[in-house]
Amino acid sequence: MQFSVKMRSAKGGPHEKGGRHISGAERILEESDVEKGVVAMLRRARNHQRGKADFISIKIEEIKEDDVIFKPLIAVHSCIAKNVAQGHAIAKEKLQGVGVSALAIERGFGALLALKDSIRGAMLFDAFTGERLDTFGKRGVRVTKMDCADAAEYEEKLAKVGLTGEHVREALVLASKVASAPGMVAELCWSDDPDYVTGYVASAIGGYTRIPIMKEMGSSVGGRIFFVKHGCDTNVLSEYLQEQLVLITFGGNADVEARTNFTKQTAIN
Ligand code: WAQ
Ligand code: MG
Repeated sequence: MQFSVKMRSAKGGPHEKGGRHISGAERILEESDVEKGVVAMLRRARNHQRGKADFISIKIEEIKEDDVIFKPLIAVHSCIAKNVAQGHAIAKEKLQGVGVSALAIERGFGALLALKDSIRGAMLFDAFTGERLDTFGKRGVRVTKMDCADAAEYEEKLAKVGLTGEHVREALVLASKVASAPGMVAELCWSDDPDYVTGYVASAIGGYTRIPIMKEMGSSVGGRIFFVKHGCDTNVLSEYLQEQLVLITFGGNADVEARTNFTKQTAIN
């Protein structure tokens, strides 16, 4: 039997009462792993770089196996950027390359850079007009109910290509689910953990480009923008992101190296 386990934590009270977002997590776990998973989430919320959460919500729901769908792990690419300006330039080029308009890119970056502090979810932007589409304000759209189909296989294969750690696993799983969503064009992300400056641009067509520096070290403002097709049904999309159970597989491709193209790309400026 499997369970969806999700956590959100804040400091200064619950998010909805103005508490500051500390950290969240989402897993799909076998019954025998739930306790361990819950303890790990509790520890994360209480010992986080962003602060010690005083509000922690952990929701555990039994799931029906028939409701789970499988999607492939997104292909991973890397690039070189020596500073934030180069990182942003690469991200913009990647977004433009998969059909996000210059205006939408400008507005998306503008929205992330204007945040005084991180919100707990992602902002939805029209990839053509650059209009913000979600009405969640400070909450944003939270992607949940996803995990690796086989955690041990994932760890082993990704370790072989040097991609270890929770940030990477969580981001790859999330980006793989997001890229598979109906109406999604591309995602832009960087972490809100002060000492983690890596970010990425991801899309179904272009894969996941890891960008080594997307913000200054020490900054605790990060976030995610989902650029969606002009005219797409955002209710269907949000339902998929928030409710559809998705497990990420290697898509029948036994060799992760085939999915992981480490061609180096150098910044353009
Ligand atoms: N759904 C929607 N938005 C989310 C979610 C989620 N489940 N989790 C986080 N966010 C948003 C939220 O605004 C956070 O402030 C922001 O994203 C950053 O979250 O290849 O660690 O968990 O080395 O801090 C990317 C690079 C790391 C990984 C991203 O994000 C790599 C990261 P964080
Ligand atoms: Mg974080």
